[in-house]
Amino acid sequence: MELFSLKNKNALITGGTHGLGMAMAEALAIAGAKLLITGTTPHKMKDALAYYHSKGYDARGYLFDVTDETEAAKQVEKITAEASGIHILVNNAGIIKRESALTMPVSDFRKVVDVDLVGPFIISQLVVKQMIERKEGKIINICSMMSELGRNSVSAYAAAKGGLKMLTRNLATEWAKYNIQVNGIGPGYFATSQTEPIRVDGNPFNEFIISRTPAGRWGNPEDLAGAAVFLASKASDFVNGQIIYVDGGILATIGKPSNEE
Ligand code: GCO
Repeated sequence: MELFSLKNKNALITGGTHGLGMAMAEALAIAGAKLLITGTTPHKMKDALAYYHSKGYDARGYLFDVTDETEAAKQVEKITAEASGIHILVNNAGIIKRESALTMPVSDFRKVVDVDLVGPFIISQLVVKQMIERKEGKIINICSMMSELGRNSVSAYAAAKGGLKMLTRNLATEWAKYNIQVNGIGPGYFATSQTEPIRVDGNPFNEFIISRTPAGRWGNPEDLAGAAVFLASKASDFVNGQIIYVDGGILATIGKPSNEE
């Protein structure tokens, strides 16, 4: 199991104060990593650190916006000094705005792309410098099913997550020669606060997703633990530019008629 050990590794997880980011952070901590969590909401950070510390994990929190490259540069320098290096970066911080492409204000579209695509570029560019010096590093971009498929009302999110898939492949191309593996995780439909509005019982979308997912259920955040530890560990040292979809099979199928089991 040494192959999956993250002992003596420091993992920077953006947006690690809740949801999927928190679940992946916990998985990395259980594998031995020290956690460096970013967020933008003080009370969420306080609660998240209280949880991590209650579990005995070594966790520190940093409040800053991943789209502010000037502040991010200062924070990454501070984090690197305080933690003595960043070995694993999980670009998880992201937002979604659900609105028809016909009516979505350009400012909203731009905001989603800024956080979900430009943010990962900013943080990757800042963190990779030390990884190049060390000739070792892991970058994991949290993509989405919407990196592959569109649906009504998520044009900005799909554009950003589609771009993040290709950014993952391009950074993998440029940085593999430094023994830095850049990969992605593509969650399917997960039961989190982000999907709460479309998951409530009785909502047709809830039934739709369950019928479209061969596993017949929504994902639970802990379902991402294995993929996160794999891509953060030595076990993935020859894996570059891959997106691992953890989606219950939804991307593998065109679905089935209602009269089929
Ligand atoms: C939506 C959902 C999706 C999921 C996830 C799928 O509105 O369609 O929020 O975007 O959250 O990203 O991979």
